[in-house]
Amino acid sequence: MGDTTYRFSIGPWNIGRGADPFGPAVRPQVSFDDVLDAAIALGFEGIQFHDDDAVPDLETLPPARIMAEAEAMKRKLADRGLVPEFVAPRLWEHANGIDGGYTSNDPAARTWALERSKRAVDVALALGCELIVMWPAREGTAVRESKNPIMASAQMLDAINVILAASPQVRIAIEPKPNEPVDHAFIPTIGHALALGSRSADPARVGVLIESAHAILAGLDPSDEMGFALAAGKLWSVHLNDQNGLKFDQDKVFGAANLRGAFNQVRVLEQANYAASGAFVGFDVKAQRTQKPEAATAHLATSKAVFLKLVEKARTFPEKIAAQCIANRDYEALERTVLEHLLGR
Ligand code: GLO
Ligand code: MG
Repeated sequence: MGDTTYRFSIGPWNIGRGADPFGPAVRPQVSFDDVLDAAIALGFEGIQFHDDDAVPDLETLPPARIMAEAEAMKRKLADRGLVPEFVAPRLWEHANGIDGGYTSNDPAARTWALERSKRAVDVALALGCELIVMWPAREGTAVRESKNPIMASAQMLDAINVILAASPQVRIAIEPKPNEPVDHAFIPTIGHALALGSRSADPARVGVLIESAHAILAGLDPSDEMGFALAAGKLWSVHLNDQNGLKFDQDKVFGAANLRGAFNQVRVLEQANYAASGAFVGFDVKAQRTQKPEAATAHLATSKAVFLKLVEKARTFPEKIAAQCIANRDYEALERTVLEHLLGR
């Protein structure tokens, strides 16, 4: 067995203001420094960044200033004993990305998206981080006939190659999601992401980040998605959370909707000795809108606590009894063994 200690990470967007599509923010903005303090207090070592979390206003700054700010951020993290986990080019909030970035129907927007992605690589390297997360948020359609999926797949592949060419050091973790904010996303599942990566200029540098809710929204089991990526050595990060069926992306506390599903995600990470890979466990969770400001990080603490309890459950799972049930093809007995183990009998 290698190292069995997990490393945890969060992004600043995980300490949100409680806004939703039907109402404005209900909590004050938490400053970036306060996010870092919260990370330390909650025992999270890694910080996940959008490119403009690391360097605000990077669209308007000259390259030298972008580098200087990223280097200042690197020092800020190091002073606090924190490390950057990844940088994601945030194409989906900028006006140029209104119709998507890499797959926009506007050629000027496509050029912008590639240039912005190269800036994100610069920011990542200046931060001392080599992982780029690609969440293709608006790379898809609301009106299916508005884009050509053959062309879009080629454009996504080109974008991967542009990022890989920007530096021989960077690796890309694609974070697929089937819908929201678009109706139908291109590259909606882990299978698509890995297939695309295998066709890239350097497949060894393309892997995936699996978010539990994104798998559920695609009608798939997150632990099987993780198993598929782990079997290929491609699971480079996770966004654990939960999702109550096919709705909007809820970003619920890990295990809050389906504790058994959460257990199976932890179990497959344990089976693959994910902790020893050094990859982070992130929680892409949102505080409920009703939460008071002083308690608006409880969702992160709970997710981590549930994760650690489930690690214990995975490590104490009655493997021998389960193996006997399987050998006897007595899956009802296996079902009961699992349920009783989870119930703590
Ligand atoms: C939204 C995504 C989002 C990404 C983040 C990093 O559904 O999960 O939170 O994980 O922007 O790219
Ligand atoms: Mg996510």
